[in-house]
Amino acid sequence: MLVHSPGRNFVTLRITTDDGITGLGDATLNGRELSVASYLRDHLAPLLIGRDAHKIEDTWQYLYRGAYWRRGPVTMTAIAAVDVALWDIKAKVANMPLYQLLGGASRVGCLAYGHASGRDNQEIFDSIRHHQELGYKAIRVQSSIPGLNSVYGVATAANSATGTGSAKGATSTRYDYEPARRSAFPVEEEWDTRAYLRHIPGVFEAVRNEFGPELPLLHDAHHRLTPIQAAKLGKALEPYDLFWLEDVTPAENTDAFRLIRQHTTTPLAVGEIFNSIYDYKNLFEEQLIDYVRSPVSHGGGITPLKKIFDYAAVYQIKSGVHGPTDVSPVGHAASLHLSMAIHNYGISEYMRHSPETLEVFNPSYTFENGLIRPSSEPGIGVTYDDVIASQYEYESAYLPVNRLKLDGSLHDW
Ligand code: CS2
Ligand code: MG
Repeated sequence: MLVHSPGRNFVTLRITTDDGITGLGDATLNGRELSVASYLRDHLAPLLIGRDAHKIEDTWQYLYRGAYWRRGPVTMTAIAAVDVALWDIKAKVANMPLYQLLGGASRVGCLAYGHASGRDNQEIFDSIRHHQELGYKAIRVQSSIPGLNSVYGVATAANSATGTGSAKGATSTRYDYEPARRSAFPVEEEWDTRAYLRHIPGVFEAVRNEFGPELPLLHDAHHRLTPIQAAKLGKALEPYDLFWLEDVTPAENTDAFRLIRQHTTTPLAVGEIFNSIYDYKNLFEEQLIDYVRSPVSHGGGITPLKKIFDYAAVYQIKSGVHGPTDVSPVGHAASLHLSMAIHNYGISEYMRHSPETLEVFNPSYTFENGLIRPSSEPGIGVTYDDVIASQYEYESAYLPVNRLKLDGSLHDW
């Protein structure tokens, strides 16, 4: 178990077979990292000793059904790490990049979107242009909300992940947003849904006026609206033709999407906090969403996520894997190989990791001209440098919590 903090906290599983073949798996669960590390170290690792590394499906079922206690983010992140490490090993033994084992390449590369944000429209325009310079062909737009001190997804010097070559003190347009803060307690942010609903449509109107109708635009409502507020936002954004509106309402109650669907044709993306095909079943069968957001790292691994994408394909629902910096380069690579092979590919989130992270993980995938491409290296194409990693000790960090500005009530972050 490799628990280090190069730029941010990561938990990485390394499995080594008797004949010295190693496989890596990402076991990072933002803000709850040590629980997954313990689940792996104290419960799963002892069960893997002596098992046939090639029995991936059987090992998945053994860990999932054998646990008796199924599903949930900690369990499914731990099982995902084992699953990916075993697929990495199998592809290395087969001496081919993993996507070849998953059915081969269905595309030359995977369209990816980047994160633009700003405290005002001018900063947002600059951030979009900066991401276009980096090669992004699709852009997620997040904006500050007048009257609120800090809002999800708006990068500032204080919460940035990567100073991409920009000098300290430069404007926020060049930072990537990093939600988890190193602290003993979660930072508390304030929220006001009505202020948000008043402001966001105007932001997309301004962006469309500035950049025209073609540029694919995405937005993450980050689980904060009631179903009818979500319906209202979806409708208000229709004129701006979004690629998708993400996590528009807390998705535990999937029935809520029936109401949203009744009122808007804005495409809906859901699932970064889902970790099982059962979370999606009704949403697929009633055609209530358009994109599946589970990444391999939190969706139980490649073995189950491929089944989720195959079931989604029946309803022409596409993939849209979650790819923030709290999914490690191992997790990004695993999602990329699966995304290369499936037919119903939509888009991938691609937040670029910090130089410290890239120094430790050294992924071989590349991003150019809007597409992420895996290398032809056998396996998933990521290594892990223990020596460099040992310089970066784990440090507890928490995601923020949200309170309503009006009365301090706890709200979804
Ligand atoms: C977000 C994430 O990228 C996204 O779509 O929802 O940044 C999310 O907040 C973090 O991954 C939480 O750890
Ligand atoms: Mg999201």
